[in-house]
Amino acid sequence: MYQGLIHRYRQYLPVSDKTPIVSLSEGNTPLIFSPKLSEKTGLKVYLKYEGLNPTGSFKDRGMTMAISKAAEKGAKIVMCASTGNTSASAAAYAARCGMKCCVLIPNGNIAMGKLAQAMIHHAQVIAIEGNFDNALDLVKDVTAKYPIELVNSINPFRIEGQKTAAFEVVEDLGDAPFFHAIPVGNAGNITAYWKGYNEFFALKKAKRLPKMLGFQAAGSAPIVLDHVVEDPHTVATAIKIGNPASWKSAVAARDDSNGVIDMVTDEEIMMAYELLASGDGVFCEPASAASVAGILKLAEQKYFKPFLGETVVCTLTGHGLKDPTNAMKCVKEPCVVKADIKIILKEIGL
Ligand code: AN7
Repeated sequence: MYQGLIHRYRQYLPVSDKTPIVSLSEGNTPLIFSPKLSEKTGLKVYLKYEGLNPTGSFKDRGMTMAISKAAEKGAKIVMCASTGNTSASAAAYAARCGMKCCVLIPNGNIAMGKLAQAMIHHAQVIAIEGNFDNALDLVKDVTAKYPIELVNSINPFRIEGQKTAAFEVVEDLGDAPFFHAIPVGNAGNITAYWKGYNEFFALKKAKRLPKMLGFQAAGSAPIVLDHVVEDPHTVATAIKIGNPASWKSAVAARDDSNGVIDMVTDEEIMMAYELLASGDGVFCEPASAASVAGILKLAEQKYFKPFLGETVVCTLTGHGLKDPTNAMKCVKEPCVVKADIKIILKEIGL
């Protein structure tokens, strides 16, 4: 029986017999081939569908580690700042082991599904009049002064858990992909994948390292612009971050892998989001679609021309159901008719 990623990858993770494992059987997510995106880009495109983790995002990989290590230390309270998914995940894992969870969110700027998750798991949710970056500063302050565990991705155990997604990709493909495309917010995940790929390369489980392709939203692209963005904006609220915590390690992943960190507009993000749902049957949240929007942009610019036929894995970081509000903005309301077979047949065009 699959028992979660700490169980599966124990030998590569900083856990011991003394670590109480707090798990919801996270990880082991599918790698889905996309014939349509492959045709569009000239690459072999695979989608790492992280929306199928227990709370609907990749954050669960880091959270099983962060909460297990907090429990090992005897922590009673955990805290995070969040654009939504971290809070949902922290709340679930804290509930599972009876810890108190306190989250700071930017008021009015998180998707409804994520807020519902944090609340139903009984986290204490405090919405601040400010953005994510302000919330993270406050959390750093509080956790430095009080015996509360910080479970944002500056907690190194988060990165350790998240690196296992790269292990899974290598095991599924039999090697690292040629490219790995990923949305970038706080830049913890790109850091984690790069670490994971390097560890499996050093162990000779992978014969090569991928080029990392990170994508920020154009209104929140501090790494691309090379300066802090004071007032970030984007429809992809998950990555609405102006001062990424793992900035330096994201730049290192880009440079060491000969990769790229670029930005995509909200329009490009929403196009990719709809294309994934309507063309591939894969529903992710807007921020997740930044990885696919990014490879479509690079394909348009002929960046892949020397690499046609190579493999790219796009991480889809969160499930589409997290953000029903954005989905409904893209579609027409269903038509309402009488419960009459004639009218139904006419509607269908039969
Ligand atoms: C769906 O939940 O930062 O570059 O507070 O939810 O590792 O930050 C979320 C980030 C991409 C960016 N896609 O990952 C939070 C939070 C989704 C996300 C990212 C996030 P990082």
